[in-house]
Amino acid sequence: MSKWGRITAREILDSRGNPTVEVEITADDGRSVRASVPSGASKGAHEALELRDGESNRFLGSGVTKACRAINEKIGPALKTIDPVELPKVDEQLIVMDGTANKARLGANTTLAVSLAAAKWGALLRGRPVYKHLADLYGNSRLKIPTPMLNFINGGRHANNGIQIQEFMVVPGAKESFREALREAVEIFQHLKKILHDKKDSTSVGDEGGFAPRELEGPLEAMELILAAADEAGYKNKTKLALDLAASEFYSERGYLLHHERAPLTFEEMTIELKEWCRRFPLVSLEDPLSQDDWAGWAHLTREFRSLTTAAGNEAPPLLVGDDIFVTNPERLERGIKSKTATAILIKPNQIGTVTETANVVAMARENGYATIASHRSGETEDPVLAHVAVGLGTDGIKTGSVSRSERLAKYNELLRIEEELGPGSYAGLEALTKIRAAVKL
Ligand code: 2PG
Ligand code: MG
Repeated sequence: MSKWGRITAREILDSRGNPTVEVEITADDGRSVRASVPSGASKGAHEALELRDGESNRFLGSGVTKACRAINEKIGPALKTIDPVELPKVDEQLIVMDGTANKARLGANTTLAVSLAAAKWGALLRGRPVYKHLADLYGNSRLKIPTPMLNFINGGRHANNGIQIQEFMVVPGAKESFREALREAVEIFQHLKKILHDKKDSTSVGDEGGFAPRELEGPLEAMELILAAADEAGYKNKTKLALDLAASEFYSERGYLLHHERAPLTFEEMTIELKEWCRRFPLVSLEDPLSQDDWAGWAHLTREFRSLTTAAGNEAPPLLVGDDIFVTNPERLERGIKSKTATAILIKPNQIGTVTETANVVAMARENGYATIASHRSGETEDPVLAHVAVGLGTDGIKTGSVSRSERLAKYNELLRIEEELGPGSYAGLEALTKIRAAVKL
């Protein structure tokens, strides 16, 4: 008898009100699981593709009825002979049915929704939490809560406030537990809100729940305000910062338009400017400091950061995190390893399309000394599954937005629950990230 229940896909809505795919598996005895997939705004050009309905006026062409139909009519029936506990086999079937290098036929939104639902169903059949099921499947013996990076000021494609840099993140310094790290972040967030309010700037939030102020002079002021909030909250010199520049979004043939009022910068000039920022601010991580196909620039920047003397209290250069350049893709990561590009990789399951392929990229990164950071997308759902993927695959960090908007908190709250299960001492913390930064061979 098949161990699967009924597999049903439906169209639901993400945090931006765009349609997305949800898969539900239900047994006759009423047991059921549900999983849904997120969607990005600043998508890398080399990401796996999403299947959207296109043509029709329905949802301005962004409907996912074709994806749901593919699951209900083709994928569901094709999985019935595979043991759902064996997720790598389920994913293999999805990869074969798609048959393309970038999920162009079925769509990564289609395959990932099924893969995540199968992960949850397999865990349920084994009577284990999803993160433990994944840890068993992919050989992760180190169950730790990753260090969070929380996006407190939104710019770029996530807010229409004219700030070029997409994410200004806080990395809590608390060591004892994830719960304390999250408290630190929340207290800073509330102080930041008051600072913006007192400046008569906007306290509205952007797509990832960080503030989207309109009156900032530039990126330096954004970092200064976050540090002022950390000081006022009582975390002076403890809290660190991280950035996602999402530089592909302000790159053109003319160069990097980092500042509206100045001429575009070359990659050498970007490197000089970012090194200067790292001397002034306690930055522990720079994501996408350069554009997705600027391999020469990335190699230069990675090399230049080797000799960086950083801001006080920063004992190693920041992690250089590849998102759009790697797109959670083994071939692109391999090119990065060979060309000594970046020192960390952002891990977004929907950039590649199945849990198993995601796990393989995490393993490859780890084997080659790269730090790994699990990531949400700017269009999210209330599914907390990213917390399980991060713990289950053993990523070093996690970024899943700010501490407002429930689709972001769904993941942080799930990490609180997982930490309770794992018990004291299970929080990796900033120190672990610092150690990786020190160990990463540039
Ligand atoms: C990023 C992500 C998530 P998006 O660039 O890292 O923060 O944004 O989902 O819009 O690609
Ligand atoms: Mg990014």
